[in-house]
Amino acid sequence: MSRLGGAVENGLHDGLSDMCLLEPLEEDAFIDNLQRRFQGDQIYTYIGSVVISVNPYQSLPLYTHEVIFQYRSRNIYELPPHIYAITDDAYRSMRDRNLDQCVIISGESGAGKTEASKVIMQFVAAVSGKGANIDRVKEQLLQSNPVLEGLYIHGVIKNKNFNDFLFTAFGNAKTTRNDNSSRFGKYMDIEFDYKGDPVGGVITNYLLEKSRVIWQSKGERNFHIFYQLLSGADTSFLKSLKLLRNPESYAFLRHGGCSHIESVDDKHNFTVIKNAMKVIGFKENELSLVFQLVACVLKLGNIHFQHISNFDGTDGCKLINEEEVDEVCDLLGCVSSDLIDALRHRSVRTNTETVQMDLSATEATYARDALCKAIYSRLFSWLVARINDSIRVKSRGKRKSMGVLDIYGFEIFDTNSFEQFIINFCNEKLQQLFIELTLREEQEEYIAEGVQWINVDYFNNAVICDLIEKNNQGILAMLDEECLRPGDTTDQTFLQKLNSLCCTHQHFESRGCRKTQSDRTLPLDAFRLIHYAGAVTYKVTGFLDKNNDLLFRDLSYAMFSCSHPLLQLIFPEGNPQRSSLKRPATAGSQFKVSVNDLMRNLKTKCPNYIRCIKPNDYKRPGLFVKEIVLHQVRYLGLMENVRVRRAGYAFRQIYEQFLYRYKMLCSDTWPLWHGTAKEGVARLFAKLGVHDQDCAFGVTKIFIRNPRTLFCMEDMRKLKMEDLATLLQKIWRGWH
Ligand code: AD9
Ligand code: MG
Repeated sequence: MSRLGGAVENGLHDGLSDMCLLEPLEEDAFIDNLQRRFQGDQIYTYIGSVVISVNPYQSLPLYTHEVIFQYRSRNIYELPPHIYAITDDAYRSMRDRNLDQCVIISGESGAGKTEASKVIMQFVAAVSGKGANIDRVKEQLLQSNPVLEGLYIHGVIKNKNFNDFLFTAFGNAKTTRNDNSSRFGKYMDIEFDYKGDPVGGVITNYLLEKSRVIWQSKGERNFHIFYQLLSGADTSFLKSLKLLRNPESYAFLRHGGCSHIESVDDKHNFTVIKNAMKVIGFKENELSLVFQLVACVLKLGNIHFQHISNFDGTDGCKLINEEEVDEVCDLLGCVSSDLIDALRHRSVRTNTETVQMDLSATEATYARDALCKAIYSRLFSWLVARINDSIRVKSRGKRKSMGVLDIYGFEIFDTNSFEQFIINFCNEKLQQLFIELTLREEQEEYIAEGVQWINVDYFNNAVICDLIEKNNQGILAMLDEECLRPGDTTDQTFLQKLNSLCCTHQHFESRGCRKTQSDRTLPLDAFRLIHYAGAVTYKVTGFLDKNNDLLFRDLSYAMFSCSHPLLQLIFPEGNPQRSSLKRPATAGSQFKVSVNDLMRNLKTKCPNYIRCIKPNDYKRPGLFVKEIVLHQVRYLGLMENVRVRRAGYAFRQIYEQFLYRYKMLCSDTWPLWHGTAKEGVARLFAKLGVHDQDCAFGVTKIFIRNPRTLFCMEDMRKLKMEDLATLLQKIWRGWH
């Protein structure tokens, strides 16, 4: 692996293009280098083969057809860093060497992950084969984007103005950080035949932020699809869904106070989304079924309950707007009294009988919200499954694959809750994978090259992963225990449990532990984890509830008994025939299982990494705020990345290429060397006085420990080139 061409040729002036060559390796220098490059419109920088991408918030001429073809089939370090370079490298390794690949994209909200994933897809679509069948597959793969994420892939290439994107869809929403924020994690495996042509794919989704369905913060919106449907559907369709055109008519769309986004054409995007769904293979009646459920969520949100006192003094509630429920039931194909019953009561089974308990108005509202979240998130999962049905490989034969993971990066907010805990756990696992795979790759290369392995100092975060996920003892297991334990369990009893079991762990802190000075500054309802990327304080409020993620059984029954075919599919547990007392897995343990599946899958592939960084909080082009970048550099663990990457030797290159570049520095090797390239490099190093401990001679490559050695040689080379140029000029003048 050469890190030279890009790193040196393309400019020490514009900043180093590979952070592995940074000397000394310090945070300030790291940030300065990023800034220098950013200001020269060089948004990409390497850490070895990891790409750091700084969001330019403007359209740069980096994604044209010419650029794609420039990067096609070129060595990764020949040209300035680019996502195309690693994608090309990955694609060729997959096609020619049969090595399955994956690209792991991380970074905080608005940093450019989804854009990066589309740049990869665009490149693969451009460089792989052509033909009617292949084009159909490509179109289907590309069209899954607007449906799930809401961005039209061709926008990357055709649209000069990134604000003009055709926003759409089910999984994205406007947040204060990003007008088109993906509110779910996504892994897409693209599968190829032996020639390297795409034949299909499989998508896995993670953790849709379903709380958004019922509530949004100021300045944010619900999922795009709600607004698109209301403004884009023709009047008769809207009428058939019993919807009103104005989003303000719906409680679930009013919280954020911004149902319209400047520069986004919801109406037009509704047409785009419908077309995309048709290209993927949705039938007309399936579209209606999907939009009926979307409509029901909005309408259910408008149902209100009023407190009543029962005869026996207990609380109960009644529905205020029954006509809304009637309309919902028309759409879903069920009897109003059944749905109303399910919303107002809860059945509790004892050993001998089932008793119906009245819900208070607050409890009924809670049940209604849980139902809306369940309908929408299950619809989303069904959409993913349906898309998978269309894009899944139908042909037989051996296949190769390239996976793309676009998932939330490490999150740290002023208040961190269960969601951040889960996301950060996922990032710990990804870091663990990074360490494992990078070190494995390094180690394998050292062994292949016959170079002695040197132990390096880096932080192995396995200990934190264990603290969270260890069977029976990890934080997730204890949370499950508190959720399942009968009796009065609360978020506080969960915290007490953590305190009694985790206090001795060096990565756990809590006020109850009184281990360190910083313990005492913690709030009483929080614990702190020292993650690989830094410390995060989690408030336990809501942990049990979110982990339980319960939908009252009455509502599942009510949904299953509707004649709407989709509802029966997405609420299978409501089938009385199938009904069992077994409790569904908690949100935490489901996530643990899916993350571990993902890790297992990624481990079978060669990893490639893109780390995205947001340079400012205002979505403004050209503005690089050091503190904001520094925060992300820390939370992405980038310094740690360099340390792991530089494990031992910062630089290595094939002897032939290395000698070709530097042979002019030694009279014995210049202009012609008659021995082997390896001997030539040895002679060169002997002449230059490079010490044995600073380099290692592998079978095919030279390894250099300290980047300074390389810079020295590069300076000498530059001087030599200038001398040579002067000499040539003299000769030229002499002739004329
Ligand atoms: V979130 O976690 O889904 O909220 P992402 O996915 O990290 O977030 P996204 O890719 O959506 O961020 O990028 C946010 C916005 O930054 C885009 O809508 C573009 O306006 C802008 N962006 C991102 N990458 C690029 C780029 N390479 N060139 C130009 C970009 N603009
Ligand atoms: Mg995104």
